[in-house]
Amino acid sequence: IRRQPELWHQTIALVKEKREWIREQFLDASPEEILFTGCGTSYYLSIAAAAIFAEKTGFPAKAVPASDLYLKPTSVLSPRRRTWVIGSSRSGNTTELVRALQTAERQFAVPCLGVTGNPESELARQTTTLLLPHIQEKSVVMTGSFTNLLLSLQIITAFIAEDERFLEELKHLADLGDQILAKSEEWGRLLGEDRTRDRTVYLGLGANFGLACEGMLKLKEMTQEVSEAFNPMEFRHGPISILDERWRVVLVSDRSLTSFEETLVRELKETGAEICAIGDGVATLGADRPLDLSSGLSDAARAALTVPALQWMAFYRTYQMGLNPDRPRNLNPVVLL
Ligand code: F1P
Repeated sequence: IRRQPELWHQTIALVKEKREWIREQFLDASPEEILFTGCGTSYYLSIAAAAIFAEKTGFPAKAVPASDLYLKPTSVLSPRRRTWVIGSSRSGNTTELVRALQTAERQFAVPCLGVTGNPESELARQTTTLLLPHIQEKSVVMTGSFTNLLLSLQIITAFIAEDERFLEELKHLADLGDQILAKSEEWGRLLGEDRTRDRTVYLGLGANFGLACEGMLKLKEMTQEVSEAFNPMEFRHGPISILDERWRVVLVSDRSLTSFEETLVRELKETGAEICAIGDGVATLGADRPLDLSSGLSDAARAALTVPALQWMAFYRTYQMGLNPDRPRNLNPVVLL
């Protein structure tokens, strides 16, 4: 978790060198729509990337689990639209992802771009691939690979949108890394070690839904505690009825939604749940435990900076419970079919 800022610098340097090549891939595909895909953590980062891509480039973009693309391709690929598929995978060997891209390329003639940390992988062998070898991890649970894969997709977005300001913001994110990671660790440790609440729901809208899902997955994998993820407004349409004093809510905040979030936090507090909020300027939302990152970055650029706090929270809780955060039960580093 702690080495992420150093890796962010490496990711930026590496992907920047590929600027022309990435633009060529995009122009060759000449897409009318972009489909981001992956499994587990790599699917969740795809959700965040798709929302940011759509917002920045104006192209329709969505994320689907690789299994949808592999097993129900016609439910996600349309013969009426030229699609470009971007598949992410730390290992590059997850069967559903490898087969999803095979299906798209071979059966539907849809061009695909893989992004992986593993140059020796199936993905790297069979697909046009952007390689990020420095993101490999010993842990089963993905942490630094999440933020680095996401960052690489954000840089690709900036290239395609020709948005130099966004690119500058992403570079600045890496510079802010150490300072924000330290702040996030303190917050994550306090929350993780406080076991007065043993159920957690993560809320995020748009790109932040992908981050909320990742927070949910980190806690679930590492601690096997009950954790959920919802869009914050959707959560009010039924799921809110689960909340009581056993629950903790972690809101991944979006600066453009402040007035909705203030109302939401008030409403959530009435349930007895403890309300936490992460983002820029969250100190004024009225949450019980805010983590104000004060990064000064836009919501689209800040995404990866939000995630270490969620990782620390799960990590410290796992220690508190006497479990090994690197080796969750029932889980392998690569899921095969
Ligand atoms: C994705 C994944 C992770 C999960 C575990 C096993 O792998 O399913 O989401 O946490 O680490 O692998 P990958 O396709 O990105 O290698």
